[in-house]
Amino acid sequence: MLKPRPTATRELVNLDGVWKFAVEGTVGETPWTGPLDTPLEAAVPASYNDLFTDSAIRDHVGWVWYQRQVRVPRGWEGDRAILRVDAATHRGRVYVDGALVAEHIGGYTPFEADITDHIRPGQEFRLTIGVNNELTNTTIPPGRITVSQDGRRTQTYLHDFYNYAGLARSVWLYSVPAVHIADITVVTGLDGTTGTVDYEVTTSMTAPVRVRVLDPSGDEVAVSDGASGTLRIEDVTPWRPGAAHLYDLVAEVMDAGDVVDTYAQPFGVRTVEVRGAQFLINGEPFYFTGFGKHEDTPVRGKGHDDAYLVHDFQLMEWAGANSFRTSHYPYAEEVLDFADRHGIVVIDETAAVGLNLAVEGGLTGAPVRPTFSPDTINDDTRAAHARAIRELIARDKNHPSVVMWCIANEPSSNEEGAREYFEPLLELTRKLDPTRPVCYAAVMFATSDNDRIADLFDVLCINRYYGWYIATGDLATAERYLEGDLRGWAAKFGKPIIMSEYGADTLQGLHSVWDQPWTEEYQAAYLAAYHRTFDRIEEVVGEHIWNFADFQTSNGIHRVDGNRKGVFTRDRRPKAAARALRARWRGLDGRK
Ligand code: GCB
Repeated sequence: MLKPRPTATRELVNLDGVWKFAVEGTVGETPWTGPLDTPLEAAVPASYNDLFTDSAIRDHVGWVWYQRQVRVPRGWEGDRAILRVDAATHRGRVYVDGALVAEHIGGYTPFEADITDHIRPGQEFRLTIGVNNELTNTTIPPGRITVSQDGRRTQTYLHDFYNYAGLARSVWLYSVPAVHIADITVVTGLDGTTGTVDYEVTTSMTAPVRVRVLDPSGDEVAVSDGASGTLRIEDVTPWRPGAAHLYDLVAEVMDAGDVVDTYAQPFGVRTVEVRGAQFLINGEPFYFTGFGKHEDTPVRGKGHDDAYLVHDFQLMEWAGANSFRTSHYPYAEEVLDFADRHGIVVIDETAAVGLNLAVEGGLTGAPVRPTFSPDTINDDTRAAHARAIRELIARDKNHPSVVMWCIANEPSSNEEGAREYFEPLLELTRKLDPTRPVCYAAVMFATSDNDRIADLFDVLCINRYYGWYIATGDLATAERYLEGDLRGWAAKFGKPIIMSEYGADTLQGLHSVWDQPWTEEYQAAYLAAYHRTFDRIEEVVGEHIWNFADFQTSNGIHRVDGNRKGVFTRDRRPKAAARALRARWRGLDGRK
């Protein structure tokens, strides 16, 4: 799925702004058949939850409605008009005037509708988007809806971030010529000083295709005819962590010597490989430093924001982070484009978080209900999970920054049924993209002894909280536990290990001379204990702290206005640990 871009043959209209907004039940049964009769307006892109003061909106479970008028540019006669929603969390329905043109389930990947037959160039139409935030045992992520004693429907879920919903990313209208480029896939390799570029261009109808590779100054460095093939770039400049270099693959659809459609796909030439216990980028060992992040800011919720985008990347660079994980869902495409342009490495994750009913049992880890069963995580969940993987790879396959797929966070991988559930999903991921390693992030209940799926994956991503949830406040014991645990995985599997989560909640401004949880000193000491341990274990090839910044969660006795494990506060101010981190990571510079 191509990101919409304006080209010589395509136009792009951004539909962000303030839309009419209403909650289901306040505007009649069929809000899409006419103008929404509502006093409310909502910003797009933004999650709607924190925009309003009314808790009935914030906590609403079900549909909400967004509406605006859209004028189609008058020059679009003869072109196809495509409406694209970058994300509707978690389910979207799009109506053009009264006609349903698209429906999509899955809150973090885009979807489109060809609306040519419903609109007229130069004329206006009424665009209505219904968005539903319900999570059930067959959605990704899963959740459960219960009815409270006073009859309210309430949403519960097993993941530790607020269930923000709405139109958190941009909405677009764009044109493509009748015969157009539908998709482009680029796979790169390095052959000495030559870059190889396997490409495939899909068109809406069979038509002659020409491709050219342009370097950043616009000079043509390779050219070919045909919808697929291999191009060679002599004296290539590879894309490297910390030193991005992007080329454009310009695809053109030809008709009797005329270019009828053109699209420029940015790409970088780089290779990724797991060899033994090493993670190699361009054949060189790479050590991940960075964070698990969230798309989370005050007021906007998960709404994409370019100012936070730039600032977050500045802070990561300041700290010496060379990478991050898109925990726990695919992020806005703007984030990956930015990472591509700035040489930041990404572990790209699906929204499969909370496939773990053991969490219901608290820290005992004893499942109160089986995770994998016909009534809980079942075949329909797996089908939704497979769709999430397909859509993630379709969207992100051409990003050089993306070096690994993470297909789940903290599934119950030690429980019966885990292998049966995951084996086909892993097979699917490898079929869709044979070039990138695949991982999942292992929960603390899953150990090297009882985990049932680790051998299937390429890299062991491990989340641990010794010194926080276990051995709280006792870093000496925590360090021992951690070392024994990591050495167990290393000895059994001989694969690279990334510590994909470790962290301690920290209240900015709270201090102590003792090792006291929640203080700034404790977070710094906790991280230092982990770092000492990583430096003793060869198989550890990366450290991603939980979390980059404090973030909002649902209510809970462990949460103080959200999760406070950020190295930065929610408004992006550094806690004491940030400077120690900067000293360590800038010294490591991608190597341990
Ligand atoms: C985890 C989860 C993450 C939580 C974190 C925590 O293991 O993967 O989503 O936020 O722990 O702070 O408890």
